[in-house]
Amino acid sequence: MKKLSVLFASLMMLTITSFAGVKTEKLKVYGKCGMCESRIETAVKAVDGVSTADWDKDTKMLEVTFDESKTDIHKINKAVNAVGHDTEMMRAEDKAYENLPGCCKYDRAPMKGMKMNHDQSDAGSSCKSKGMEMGTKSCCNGKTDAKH
Ligand SMILES: [Cu+2]
Repeated sequence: MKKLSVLFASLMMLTITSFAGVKTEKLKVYGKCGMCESRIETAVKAVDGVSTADWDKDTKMLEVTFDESKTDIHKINKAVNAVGHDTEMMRAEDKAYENLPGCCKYDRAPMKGMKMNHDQSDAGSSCKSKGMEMGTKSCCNGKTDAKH
C-alpha cells in the first residue's frame, strides 16, 4: 500500500514536470484570407518553442501553444508583425504591411491617440475648467471664441 502511494506520488510529479511551462494563449491577429492564414501560422510555428499555431480567418483569433521557458507572447507578436500582420498587442511596420499581396491588405485599426488633438469639445471644457489659462494654450485659440 505504501509502495503504491509512493509510485502514485512520483507519477504525479512527473506529469506536472512535463507540462510545466507549456501554455496555450489566444491572440487577435488582423488578416483576411487563406493566404494570410498560412503566412501567420508559418511565421508563428517558426518561433523556437512554439508547438502549435492555428489562426481562424473568420474570428481573427490565433491559438498558439508554446513553451514558456523558450519563448513568450511578446516574441510571438513580433514574428506576426514581421510578416506584415498587426496583432491586438503590437502593430506591424508599415513597410511589412505594404509588402503584402493586394488581397491580403486587411483593414488596419487606426493608430491610437491620433484623434485626440481634434476633439474640440474636450479641449474646450478642459480649458474652461482652468479659467485663468484660457487662451494661453494652443488648444484654446479661436475655438472657445468661435463657440460664444
Ligand atoms: Cu491574405
